Amino acid sequence: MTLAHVALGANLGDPVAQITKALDALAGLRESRLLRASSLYRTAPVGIRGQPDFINAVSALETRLEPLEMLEELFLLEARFGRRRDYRHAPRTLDLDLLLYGERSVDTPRLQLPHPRMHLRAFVLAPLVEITPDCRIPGRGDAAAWRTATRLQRVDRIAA
Ligand code: PH2
Ligand code: MG
Ligand code: MG
Repeated sequence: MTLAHVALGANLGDPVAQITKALDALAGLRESRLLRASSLYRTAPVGIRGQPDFINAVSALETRLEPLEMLEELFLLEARFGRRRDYRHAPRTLDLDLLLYGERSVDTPRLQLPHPRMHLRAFVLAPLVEITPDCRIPGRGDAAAWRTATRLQRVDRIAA
């Protein structure tokens, strides 16, 4: 079994309801067990302008799935939640990103591990450090230190 971390994000429809339901769906992921789910966070959009705030969260799962199998399951879940991929960074009903898969580093067109921008994004780091305070990002170091470095980005914890 490997400890994987998955980020959840939504800013279209009813994001709080979607993230809550998506956490339930992750609890039913095959060959996996949901260990922890973070609070929900309301976050300012990063890298895009003129979009509504996001709701973000992070989950920790123990899994027997290989990273690419897990990615496939996450895409299926996004589709089930009505995700359309109109353009890069289009507002979304659900975005599921595989952040970390144990200590594994992968650099392929289809999958990069750790997620290449996770250490720069408070909307990932705040919920990640909440559920896994001692988390280390391969090649980057201590997630909690990166969280401190991103403290000027707006992230508000809204619910357990
Ligand atoms: N996702 C992005 C780009 N920007 N900003 C916030 N606050 N939350 C996100 O989930 C997010 C983003 C690309 O997936
Ligand atoms: Mg994303
Ligand atoms: Mg994504």
